[in-house]
Amino acid sequence: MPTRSEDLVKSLNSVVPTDSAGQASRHLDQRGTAAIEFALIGPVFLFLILGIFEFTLFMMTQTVLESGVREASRYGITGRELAGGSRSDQIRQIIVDHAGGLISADEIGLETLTYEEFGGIGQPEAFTDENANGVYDDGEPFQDANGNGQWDPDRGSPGVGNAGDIVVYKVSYEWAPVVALFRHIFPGGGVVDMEATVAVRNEPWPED
Ligand SMILES: [Ca+2]
Ligand SMILES: [Ca+2]
Repeated sequence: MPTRSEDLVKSLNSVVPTDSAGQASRHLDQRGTAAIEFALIGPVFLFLILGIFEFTLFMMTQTVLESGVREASRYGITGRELAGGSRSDQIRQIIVDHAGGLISADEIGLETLTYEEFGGIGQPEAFTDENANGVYDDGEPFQDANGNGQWDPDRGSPGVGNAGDIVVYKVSYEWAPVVALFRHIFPGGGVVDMEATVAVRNEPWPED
């Protein structure tokens, strides 16, 4: 006749699965849990990977804009004019070539302004503030530094300048996310205005 303790061992064995069927069911449970975990974490992981990809492209584009505008200005200061296109066309092409296919020529905004001295960069044309209101008003006398017949809040003259001139190269580009998802979730389609600026003095090349 079985004792009470033998009964207890038997009943425990019946609830604790020790056979291969029990192990298989535990494996299935673990796989199910892993599937649920992946379903929860997977999208977050994918979002992170896409974010890193997008951010890397963004930084690369900003870097090639900055190095491209420096490269272009190094060409610009020499006053050289290569065959095929004006100096400003060639300066634009140098920036495009430098971008290595990341940006195309017609998407690049290029503005070049020339000044007589570095201190004049971004400065308004001098004027006599006759009514002492701190701003230029029509009819007040002014020095037409860029010679366009009107007062300007920036005295720079458009162009790549003559020998010895100070030239500011400003390159702009509208960055739009490559990953379509980011164009949908960020306001304004995720477009960011990129800009790179460099100021140089032209070399004293002999004028024609
Ligand atoms: Ca005034
Ligand atoms: Ca002017």
